[in-house]
Formats: sequence, C-alpha cells, structure tokens
Amino acid sequence: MQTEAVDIQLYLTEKSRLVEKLLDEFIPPSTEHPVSLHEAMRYSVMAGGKRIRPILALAAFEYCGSENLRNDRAIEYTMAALEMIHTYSLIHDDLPCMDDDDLRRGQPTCHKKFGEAAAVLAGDALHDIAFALMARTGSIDVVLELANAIGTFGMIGGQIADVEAEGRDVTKNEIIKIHNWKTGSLIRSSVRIGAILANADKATLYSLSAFGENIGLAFQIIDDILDIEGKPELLGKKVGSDSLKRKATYPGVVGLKQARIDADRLIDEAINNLNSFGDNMLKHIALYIGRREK
Ligand code: GRG
Repeated sequence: MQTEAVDIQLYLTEKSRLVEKLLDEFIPPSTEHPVSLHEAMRYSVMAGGKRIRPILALAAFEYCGSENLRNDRAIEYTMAALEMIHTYSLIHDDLPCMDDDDLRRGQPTCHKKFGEAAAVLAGDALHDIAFALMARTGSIDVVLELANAIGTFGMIGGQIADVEAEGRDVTKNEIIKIHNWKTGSLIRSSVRIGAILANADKATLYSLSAFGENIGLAFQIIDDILDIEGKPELLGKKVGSDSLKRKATYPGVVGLKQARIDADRLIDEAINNLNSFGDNMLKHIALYIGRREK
C-alpha cells in the first residue's frame, strides 16, 4: 500500500512538472505586449493546481499504448490545452457575477489581482490558445471532443444550471446532472482525448468513457465534501462557501456520510471499468482522487 502511494505521488509530481513546462512554452511571456493580459494568464495558470486533467489524458494515452502516435507532440498539445481550459473556467467561475471568490490556488483570484476586464479576457485568451493547440494535433476528433465537453451540454451547461440552482432545493438526479456536466464532462473528456490520440479501439474507448464519468462525478462530490470538512491551507481557498451561497451540493442532498459512501462506490466502479487487471496509472489516479484532501 505504501509503495503504491509513493509511486503515484512521484508520477503526479513528475507529470505536473511536464504540464508546467508546456504551459510555459505555449503562453506568451509576460514581457510581451499586451503585457497585462499575458501577466494575468500566467499568474492564474502558473499558480499550481493538481494538473489532474492533463495527467489523466497522458495516463489514458499510455494505457492505450502510446506508440500509436499521430504526431509526436499531439499529447503534449492536448495536455497544455486541457489545463488552459480548466484554468479559464476557474478564472471565470471566481468572477463577481459567478462565485465571487477572493482566493484560488492559495493566492488572490485573477480579477482581485488584475481587475475584472483583464480576468474575463485572460480566461478568453486561454480558451483561444487551447483550441489552437488542439488544432495542432491534426485530429478533428479531439477538437470536437473538447468543444462538446465544455459547451452547453457540458461544462458551461452545468455552470448555468449550477448558478440557477442556487438558493433552491434540488433532487439527487438534478445534482448528479449538474455535477456530471459542470465538472465530470471535462474530466471524462480528458481521458477520452488521451485514448483517441492513441487510436484506442471502440471497446476501450467505451470503457474509458465510463471510467472518466465515474471519476468525474466522484471528483465533484469530493469537492463538495472538502468544502465542508477540508483544510483551507491544503485547498488554497476558503471552506464553507457553498453553504454560505446556498449552493446545490451533493452532501446537501444526500448527507455527508452518504456522499462519502457514494464517492467511494464511484471510484470502485471506475476501477472496475478498466479492462486491465494489472497495475496501471489510471487505477492509481482514481484511488488518489478518492482520497484527495486538496
Ligand atoms: C464562460 C463566463 C463563462 C464562465 C465559465 C464553465 C465555467 C465558467 C466554470 C466551470 C465550472 C467549474 C469551475 C467547476 C468546478 C470544478 C472544480 C472541482 C474545480 C477545481 O478543480 P481542481 O480541484 O483545481 O482540479 P486545481 O486548482 O487543483 O486545478
């Protein structure tokens, strides 16, 4: 058990460094005009974070046999793009018109540091670079995969449903749908993108989609749990903001104890979705998500 934890931690640290190297390569330097915008983009992207979406894409790519390369940097382009899309969503999510948060990744949010206009535009610009990178993979399939995952039937659709659910009671089915769309769709898509780039066969893509969906929902349920009982110093943001804003949350619907049981069950199901019975990084990432404290 101890060896497993050490291995996954090392893998996550090494791959996070790779993601950061790629982000540094693909985002213009902060000395380049328009300086304020490039500074704001770099400020949010380089602030740390678990880099779990690009690492999932890479792990899925490796799981499916990374020798099936279409283009020797394709997986790297998508890794940087996934983290840029995720960071854009965090910047916009923190804005006063949305969650109105002051702290993110242990530092003032982008709009607190650079103002609202720069924060909106920094998010937009990250989105733009991300799609340019996706195009450089040469795979229309992965471009469409990402566009669908973050659109009105995915991340953005989930975000509006989340905003509109504030202050009212929701059913379990409703909260599952909001979480699947808002958070799960980008996580599922990260796994699928790695698999598509590695030319996964239909059956593998199908089982990895189920894997991605299960860990995606578990990820957001645990996010809700951490907002109740997590440690601010580990999370890099305040806790208790969901209940303050009367947000719809999974523990709010089923209770804290049941939420933990359901998250554990989703992680087990995700591991069962993997065809490979041996040791692989996707399994370890799922276990890491299940026990994460940040
Ligand atoms: C287009 C105006 C406009 C807004 C878009 C789509 C959107 C706003 C927000 C996305 C919804 C969102 C932020 C969901 C929360 C997902 C989540 C659990 C974020 C935290 O992810 P982690 O824990 O963070 O991976 P780190 O910092 O580790 O990367």
